[in-house]
Amino acid sequence: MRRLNPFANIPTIMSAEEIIEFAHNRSTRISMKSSLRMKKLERTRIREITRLQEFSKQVKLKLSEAVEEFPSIERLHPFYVELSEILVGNDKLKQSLGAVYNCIPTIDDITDKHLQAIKLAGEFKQMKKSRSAAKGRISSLLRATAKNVDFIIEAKKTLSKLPGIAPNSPTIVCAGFPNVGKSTLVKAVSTAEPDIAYYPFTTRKVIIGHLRVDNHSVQIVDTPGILDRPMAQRNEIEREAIAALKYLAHVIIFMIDPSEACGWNFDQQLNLLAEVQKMFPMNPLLIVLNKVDITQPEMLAAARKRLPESHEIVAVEGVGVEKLMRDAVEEVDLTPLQETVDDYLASLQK
Ligand SMILES: Nc1nc2c(ncn2[C@@H]2O[C@H](COP(=O)(O)OP(=O)(O)OP(=O)(O)O)[C@@H](O)[C@H]2O)c(=O)[nH]1
Ligand SMILES: [Mg+2]
Repeated sequence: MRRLNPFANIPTIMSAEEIIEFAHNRSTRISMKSSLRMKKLERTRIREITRLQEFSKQVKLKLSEAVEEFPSIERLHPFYVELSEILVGNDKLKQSLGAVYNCIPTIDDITDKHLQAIKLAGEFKQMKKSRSAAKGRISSLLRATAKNVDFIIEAKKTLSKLPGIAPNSPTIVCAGFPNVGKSTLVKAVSTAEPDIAYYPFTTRKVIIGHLRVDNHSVQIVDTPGILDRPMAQRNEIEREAIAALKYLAHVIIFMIDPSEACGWNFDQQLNLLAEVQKMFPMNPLLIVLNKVDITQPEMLAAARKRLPESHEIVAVEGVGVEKLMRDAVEEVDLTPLQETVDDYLASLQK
């Protein structure tokens, strides 16, 4: 199954200064054959023209690579669009890409004008002066847009660290308050290696693990803990968790810690559960009571009464997790597409 992070394979993007230096080195290293019968003035003319053309070509190449190799935001999976908005800001990103790309016609203008001047020049000095004037102007143009190039480089760095998702694999997203044991479950059942700790806010970004359930390849998403508060007050990290629920989840596992060892009480967790159910009414949602090994009997009894349909697990020991995964996958429509098409075609013939 192909996993993709559309930002993972962007080639290195050079900073404005690096581009200038690279293009300069290329242009001064140009060697060419010329006839010795040609007058020295004409040889110089050709050399200056070639140097300027090479400088301009390399700068444009590096700028267009930076922009064109960057995935087009409009064509991304919505999960990445949202994450890019949260982590980088899509308007600012588009603005920076546009500003960098817009330098290219101006570079062409500067190059053409100065090439013309070199072609018409009558002496060596004039030729060299035109060539360095052109390189100077192109370099200043690049320096003026350096902050846009830097923004693109930073965006690439941030976004290339996002997890790769397999867009067509059944996806279970595990959510809940901080410290309830989400990462412990994801680690127990999948290839993911999230950090686990006794304190809250350990997981700070979305992590994806893979597993097989009854011969199906499934992905499970560990999310940062979310608090029971309005969307507008949510921080970047919580908004990443919400984006995973919104754009990746075929099934949601909502984990509750009835022992309250996580640091939040049962009622607060119930409020969050109600909010998640309200936000994603179409998603199948399995309620999981974790840490039943350390939950006081009366608290467990109360939790069972409030949430009679819930699964009970001990994530640290792997108790109940296999059954949970199987039930989760059962909620996903795994009928192969071809079967659906065949059924449809058969129904037409009746
Ligand atoms: N006793 C007991 N402890 C558990 C169980 N599951 C997890 N824990 C402990 O609970 C603490 C939090 O576990 P994590 O898996 O890091 O919790 P999390 O929900 O991913 O936390 P954040 O990433 O901070 O949101 C750790 O100390 C775990 O060892 C369980 O079933 N029983
Ligand atoms: Mg965690």
